[in-house]
Amino acid sequence: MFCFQCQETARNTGCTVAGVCGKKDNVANLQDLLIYVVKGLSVVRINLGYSNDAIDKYIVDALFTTITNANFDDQDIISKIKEGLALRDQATPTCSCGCSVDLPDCVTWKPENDEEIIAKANSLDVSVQATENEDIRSLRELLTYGVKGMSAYLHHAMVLGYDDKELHKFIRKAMASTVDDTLSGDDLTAFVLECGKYVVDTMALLDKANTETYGHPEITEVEIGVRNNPAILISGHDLKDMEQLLEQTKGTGVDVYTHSEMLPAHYYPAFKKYDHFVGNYGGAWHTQKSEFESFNGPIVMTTNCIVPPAESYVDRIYTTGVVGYPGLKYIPVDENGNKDFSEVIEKAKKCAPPKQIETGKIVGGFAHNQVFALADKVVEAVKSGAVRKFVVMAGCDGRHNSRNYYTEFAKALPEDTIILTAGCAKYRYNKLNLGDIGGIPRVLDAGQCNDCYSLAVIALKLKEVFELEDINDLPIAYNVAWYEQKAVAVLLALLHLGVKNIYLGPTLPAFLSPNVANVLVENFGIGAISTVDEDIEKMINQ
Ligand code: FSO
Ligand code: SF4
Repeated sequence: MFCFQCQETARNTGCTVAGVCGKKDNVANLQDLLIYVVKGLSVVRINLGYSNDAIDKYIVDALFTTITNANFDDQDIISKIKEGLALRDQATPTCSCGCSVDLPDCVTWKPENDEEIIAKANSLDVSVQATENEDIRSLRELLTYGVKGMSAYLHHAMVLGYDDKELHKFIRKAMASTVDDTLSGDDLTAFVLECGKYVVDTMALLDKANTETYGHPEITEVEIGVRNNPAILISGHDLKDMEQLLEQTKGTGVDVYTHSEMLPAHYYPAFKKYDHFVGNYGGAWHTQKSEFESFNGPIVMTTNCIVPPAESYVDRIYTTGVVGYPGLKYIPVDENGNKDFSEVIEKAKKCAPPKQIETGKIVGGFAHNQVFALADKVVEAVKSGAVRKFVVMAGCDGRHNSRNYYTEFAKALPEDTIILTAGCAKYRYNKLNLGDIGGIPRVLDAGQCNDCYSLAVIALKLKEVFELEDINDLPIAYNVAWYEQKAVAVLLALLHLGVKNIYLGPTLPAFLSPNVANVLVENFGIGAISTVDEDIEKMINQ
């Protein structure tokens, strides 16, 4: 195996024996093959002009499946590979163009059995390392990871019935470009930058899907203690799962709590009507082992990030959507988009109530609509100098102790600064009680990582209000924490919006070759974080 798609990759170089995330060698190779199949299907759709919504849906699903901490199940990935090959082979014979096109191996390769699938997965053909030139490899992977993140967000929108053909078209074009040896580094760089535009469009579509379906997030105090009822914990990002679980648990005596990236579900008006929707339990994804153990009741993982489960709760953790882990129970979706959580609810009734691990409340719900409602107050605070700077600290949290930097950075920020956040990065500082400035909390949480879109909308609005030419003239600094490929997508979106001088940490991506990293530094001023003191000086005081 060779995988370097996330921030925790071994030695910040690449996982080669097993993933730091727990992904086994065979699963990593099968995921590479799944991406290879996606590339083949993308070429088929482009070169053979074959049109099929099932292929588009499949491509988005497969890309999301390979995101860090989503799917660890080799058998599930083998079935997805076979499904993709079947779609590809149904598409290929319909070609009536005479096919003078020189089709790559990802289109023409046909396995006879599972052994051949496994052998192909283990071959260099499908590995990231198949591309010898390190800059081309870097650009191909940067594009692939951006498209993976974009697909995750598109998947969420599609679940809610929102879609846009142009987004699928770009995904196909981008994935096909990664097997086109005629493309230069400049061509691929153009694709990478174009990806940012489509990520913005995808996040806008998902924002529309979420807000039209569940209302606009509003300021909300979320309980972090527990009640004395049996309960279910729901994690991940899928709001439709959230809705269905809340509906099905109504009147059962079973409470529902959110974990990690599901916390922002509390901010949506549609979910406030459920009395048994109690609060948030625990912190970010990487603290799940001890929190799932002490929660006592069943856990539903709707998307990443799942980590290999401990024995103590293996019989009460359920997966759904693209999430997979061998031996865990899976909740399927029916043809109408419905899921039956009755088994989880029955399980909950037999479990003890959650053990209390903390008490108090956290505040969130500062997505664009809510911030616009406070616009006068915010603008006045900036004009009067009460707020000197906003710092976007959005993104991901992770296991490494180096991420304590973000807690220390938040604590060290001068009191006339406000943190704008989204994603699970917030757990490094959202319980610090950093106070408020004239009633505006110093940590404004817009929501999940996809709600970084809200932060961009807020920035653009401020630019308009202050009549500025350039988004970079706003008093906003960017100190973004990344972990997995959705954060890569968000970074490309920020670059597309013209944001410069983003600090990225805790380390720069291993998949950036020195030359590609230089392009990002020279053209966009992207930089690595250093020490808290130095960074406060550079980001706030200069
Ligand atoms: Fe966090 Fe995981 Fe939302 Fe990521 S839970 S790390 S960027 O998957 O998706 O923020
Ligand atoms: Fe390693 Fe990250 Fe890949 Fe997992 S996803 S194998 S930790 S690089």
